[in-house]
Amino acid sequence: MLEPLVMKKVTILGTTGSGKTTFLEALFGNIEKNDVARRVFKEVQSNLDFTPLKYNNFTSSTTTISLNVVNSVIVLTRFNKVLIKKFEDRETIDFESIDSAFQVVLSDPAGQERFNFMQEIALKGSDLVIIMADGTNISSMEKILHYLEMVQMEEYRKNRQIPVLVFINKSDLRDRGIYLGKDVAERIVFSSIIDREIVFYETSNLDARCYELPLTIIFNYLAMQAYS
Ligand SMILES: Nc1nc2c(ncn2[C@@H]2O[C@H](COP(=O)(O)OP(=O)(O)O)[C@@H](O)[C@H]2O)c(=O)[nH]1
Ligand SMILES: [Mg+2]
Repeated sequence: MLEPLVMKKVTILGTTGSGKTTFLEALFGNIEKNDVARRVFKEVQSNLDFTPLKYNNFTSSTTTISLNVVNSVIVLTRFNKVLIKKFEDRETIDFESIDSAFQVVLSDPAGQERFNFMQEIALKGSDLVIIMADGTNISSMEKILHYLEMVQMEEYRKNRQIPVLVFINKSDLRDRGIYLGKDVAERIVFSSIIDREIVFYETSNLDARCYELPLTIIFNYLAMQAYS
């Protein structure tokens, strides 16, 4: 009865190695990975092609482009609680007993500098942006500013606000003394000219429960939007 469901686009931005893909896997299990490598033929240097890695086992690839997509998630809310279901399991959802339901598409574009264009493309039309930083790496945290600027550009383009969550990841490494924490990230961001409310969360993919609070808040917000 609720089909077709309202669709929300979520994009995850962050430097390589910050834990974006691990985050998606921690939350949603196996995800569709699209890794593409550029193949250089030794014999004919000019002959290049891009081949999906999953169809090919060659080892001499030079460049890898990656875009992971989770496109089969249904987010349900009931009394402000959030439930995440796989799209395949939608028959088991009792739509009478829930307050709202929408489908979510998540994109996780490659974070390497030379693939910035992929992040720009993925960001377009997003309803929510998750910025993930490696909390043990200062340059990964400095990059948060860059992503916030990208979001701001998209907001101007679409003339609407895009909610942003910032995850300072790998908090499990605090014991080892190498986790810098959200204070450092806050200092970087709030000393800049970025003018928006941002909540930072300290997260670890070793314990997916840390995402419960931020996702409950943000998905309830998206649900509210979808039904207003
Ligand atoms: N200690 C720790 N390692 C993590 C965490 N999240 C990811 N990693 C590790 O960091 C590396 C990069 O993670 P990945 O998800 O591939 O990063 P991506 O490039 O942002 O997709 C991998 O070796 C992960 O196992 C975390 O929360 N804690
Ligand atoms: Mg990745």
